[in-house]
Amino acid sequence: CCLASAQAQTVKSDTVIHTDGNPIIRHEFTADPAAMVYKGKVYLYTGHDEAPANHNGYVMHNWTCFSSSDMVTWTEHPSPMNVKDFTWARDDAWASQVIERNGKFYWYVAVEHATIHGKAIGVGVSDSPTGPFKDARGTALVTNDMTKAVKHSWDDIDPSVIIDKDGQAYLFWGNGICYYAKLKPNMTELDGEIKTITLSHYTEAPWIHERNGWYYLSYAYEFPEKIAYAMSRNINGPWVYKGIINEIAGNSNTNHQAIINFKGKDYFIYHNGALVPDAGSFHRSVCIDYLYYNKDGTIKRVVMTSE
Ligand code: FUB
Repeated sequence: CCLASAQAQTVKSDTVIHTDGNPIIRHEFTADPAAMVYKGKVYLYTGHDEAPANHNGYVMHNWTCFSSSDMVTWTEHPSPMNVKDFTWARDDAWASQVIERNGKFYWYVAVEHATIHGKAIGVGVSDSPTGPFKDARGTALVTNDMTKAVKHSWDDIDPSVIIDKDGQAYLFWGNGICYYAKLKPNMTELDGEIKTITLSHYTEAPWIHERNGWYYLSYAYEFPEKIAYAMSRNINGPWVYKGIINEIAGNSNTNHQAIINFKGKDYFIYHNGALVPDAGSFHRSVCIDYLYYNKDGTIKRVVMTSE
């Protein structure tokens, strides 16, 4: 019953949602959260699990966006981008992240390429954080034939982006191995070679952020996934493994985190399978819990809550 009703209630226009606990979105399944703080608001970008009941695999065709100025009341700005906006892509609106540069918003996404075998990374662009976004290139930014380190077809997924203090932008991504590369100032072309990072038990879902002169590279660890992290004083490494941030998230094999600071508090945003009991790994829901740092910059383990 509940699975069908969560799927049926997809919001079609901007709608206000009041959150009284985790999962924060309950009228639809949301996955792979990425968050951006911009002008006093948090913009939360998610994928959208649409698999039929008992379907064993991801069915994901579009991304959605939510905004909030207090982390409790969210407005949904539904589907500012669809996998069909990338004419070179077949399907699979997988994990993504948005960043602002010079008043434009760049949305890096993983999709299945229509003609080059495997997953690929594209980039959408908009003048507004809530879209609509359009394909910024007309072609993929990263394709499977550019990354030879891993032989499987889904290694080019889960983009995470950062603009360093000197203005240099970097893209991190990868399943099975963590890749990274510089981006040109236009944010739509790689600049130079694709490099790899060795991380303990790395699976996927890199999230890069900086705080007080430390760079943090958090990622999905093993499978089913925990979330672990490494720290470095330099964005080019060396990265030092620091441990687990989050345990396996309930009945979801994946966990996929974003970490932000908003109005003086730190947040760990992730997904689990808690919205509909037994719905499992392909009907996921975004949750938010507090994240705390120790004095030396290391991260305390997250306590997952339903509050
Ligand atoms: O949502 C599809 C895939 O599942 C993502 O790309 C991974 O990070 C995992 O969450």
